Amino acid sequence: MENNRMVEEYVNSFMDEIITRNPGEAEFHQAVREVVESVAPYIVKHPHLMKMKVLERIAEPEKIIMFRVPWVNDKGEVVINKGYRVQQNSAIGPYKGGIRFHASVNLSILKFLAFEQTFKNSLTTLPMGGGKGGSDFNPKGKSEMEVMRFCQAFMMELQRHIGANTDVPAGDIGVGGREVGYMFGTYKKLRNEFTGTLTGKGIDWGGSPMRPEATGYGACYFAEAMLATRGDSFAGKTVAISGSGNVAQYAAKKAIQLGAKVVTMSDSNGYIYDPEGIDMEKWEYIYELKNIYRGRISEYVEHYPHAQYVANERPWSVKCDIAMPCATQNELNGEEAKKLLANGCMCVTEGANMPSTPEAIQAFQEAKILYSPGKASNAGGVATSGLEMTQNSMRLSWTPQEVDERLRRIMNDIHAACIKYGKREDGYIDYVKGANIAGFIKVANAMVAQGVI
Ligand code: NDP
Ligand code: 2IT
Repeated sequence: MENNRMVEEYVNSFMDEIITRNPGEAEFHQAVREVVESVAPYIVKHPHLMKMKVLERIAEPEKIIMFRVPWVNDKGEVVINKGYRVQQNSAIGPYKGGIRFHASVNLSILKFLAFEQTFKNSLTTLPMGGGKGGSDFNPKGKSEMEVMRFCQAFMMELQRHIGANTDVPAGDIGVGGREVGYMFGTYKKLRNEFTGTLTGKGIDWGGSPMRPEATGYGACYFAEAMLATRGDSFAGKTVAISGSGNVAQYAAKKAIQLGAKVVTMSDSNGYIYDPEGIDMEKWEYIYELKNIYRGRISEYVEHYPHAQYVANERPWSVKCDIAMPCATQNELNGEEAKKLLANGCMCVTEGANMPSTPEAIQAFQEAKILYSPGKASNAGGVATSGLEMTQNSMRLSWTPQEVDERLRRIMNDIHAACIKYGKREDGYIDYVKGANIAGFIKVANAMVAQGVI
């Protein structure tokens, strides 16, 4: 009882302090609360961690860089965007994390992502600290040349703050191979060196095989491991996926390969429901539509008229066995979680970062279905970025098979770490607790060893 009271007091005073010191940053508060609630019992049992204020320090970014990104659009007008890099934690390696270009980007969103990244990167078993960056630049409707000029303007400032041994950015929402290419080109020119400072590069110039596939494939490997704890698999399962970007595309591809029927994909305007399932031919169509023509998911039903397009809705009312939210934060709320459960959903694997609201997570865990938080199940992306860094350092490249095997091993290791710290007495695996504690311990020990800095 005494212990429970101490844990509750620790969580409450921790969150009071976070909210006072970071006013108005709702997403950041949400991400921190989830971690503090998980690791507080561990911290209370290890008073030196409390005394050294380890979690308090992890929740304060080591450095935040904010800068102006002025550029010229196709009409010859000057446009000004905001640029950011949040360098959250470097206890176990150089800052590492993606760059997001989306109109909604603000400091709260990037701080939540950098905070999550710190734990995720620790879970991968690779030596990477946590960071995240981005801009409120909206890539929608921009020409190829506008995107290039923006990336160049963004990197003109960011290049001062990053480096292969300092901070290694990659992609995230709105940033894929194309944008990484333009940023890498600018970095190389300004710094006069060819290094592995960005990951997600093209395969012929330092990129790792399988990096585009890694997040979505990794999420499916993680789900496979979860399903195996119940003697189950993807075969014959109906899967609902949100998003139609990088993560969603490859989650769908791997789920199809593993014998599942993928029935939905979406974007911020609505979702498509294909009751027959998206097969590989339809997947190729979506891949081209999104990556080459940069079209909208609604166009799917023009090509495949038997499918339905539901505007302004998310796919969570569709009956499925497995749900994979792969679009963005807070895209699956408590009501939607209840709908999924009522329809018999038995597994939710997050491909996106923090897609489920706290109410949704609570509903999944109370129903004792398989539920994995993004920081565990989407870690395959950054893990493969770590493998890209290794290949760049060694100046060689592995085969796709080698990288895929390592990715699978890493996802299984993360799954095992979640069981180690998250298995309850009744046998239910709390993947949230498991991932948070496992991710925390390594960073915390490194911070204690390195002193108060
Ligand atoms: P993309 O930009 O490739 O795709 C994003 C997808 O999500 C698009 O379909 C987009 O639709 C949709 N989306 C974005 N914002 C919103 C929103 N506010 N509401 C509804 N839908 C939205 O990004 P990724 O696939 O790379 O990233 C998806 C998620 O996965 C993010 O949470 C990201 O942080 C996370 N992630 C990505 C990794 C990676 O390696 N890329 C690694 C680990 C996590 P629209 O076109 O309408 O904007
Ligand atoms: O959220 C994430 O883990 C990413 N966007 C990938 C980061 C990376 O450095 O590959």
